[in-house]
Amino acid sequence: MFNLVLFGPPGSGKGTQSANIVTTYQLQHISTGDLLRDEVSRQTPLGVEAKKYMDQGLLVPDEVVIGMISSKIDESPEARGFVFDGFPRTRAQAEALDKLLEFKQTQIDLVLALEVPEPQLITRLVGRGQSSGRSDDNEEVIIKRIKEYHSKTEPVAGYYHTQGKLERIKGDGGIDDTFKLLSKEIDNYLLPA
Ligand code: B4P
Repeated sequence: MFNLVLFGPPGSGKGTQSANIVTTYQLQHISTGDLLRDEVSRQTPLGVEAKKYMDQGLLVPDEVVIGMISSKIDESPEARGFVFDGFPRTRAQAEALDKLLEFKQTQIDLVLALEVPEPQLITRLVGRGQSSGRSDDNEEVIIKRIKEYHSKTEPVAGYYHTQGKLERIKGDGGIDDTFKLLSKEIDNYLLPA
């Protein structure tokens, strides 16, 4: 089994690149952002609670997100591996993921961190907001999300660096160019299916 974390600030391309990676390498995609938006749209109790945080650009509490991930992994026992997109976003989430995978006798193999300059992140997300209607893609909330990333999520890179699993990737080029850079790293572990 091969497990990858795609890491980076809001708008760095985690969702965009995950779509290419899961198709090319036949992996299961787990996006906490997508899972949360699904709960919000179905107006489940979890979704109603999560929306309060998401609309303000804040991270949803760890226990909510960790519970969602655990059941999602259990849904695909035969998976070739998983791409974790937008998770973990705090050190507590990273530690919980390690424990969860250890229990399932597997582990995170590689963490690819997309690096994109801040003005470019804002331009991309404002652009997406114009067509997606996502309530967290307006400039005021985007700036809060980036601040939340710096204070709570960026330290997670250090957690994986200490484990020797972190590779930093330039994510400011085009979608295909960035995919080539990511693939070069993944190919060291797993060839396209
Ligand atoms: P997410 O859904 O994870 O999304 P994201 O960080 O906004 O974006 P991503 O990096 O995936 O960008 P994308 O590829 O879509 O999070 C949303 C919210 O959910 C969080 O703020 C938080 O509240 C909550 N949440 C999620 N996970 C959580 C967790 N684990 N713990 C707590 N809370 C959590 O790209 C963005 C735009 O850029 C798109 O329009 C795309 O087309 C464009 N783009 C991408 N790559 C490009 C490129 N190379 N060139 C030009 N444009 C590009």
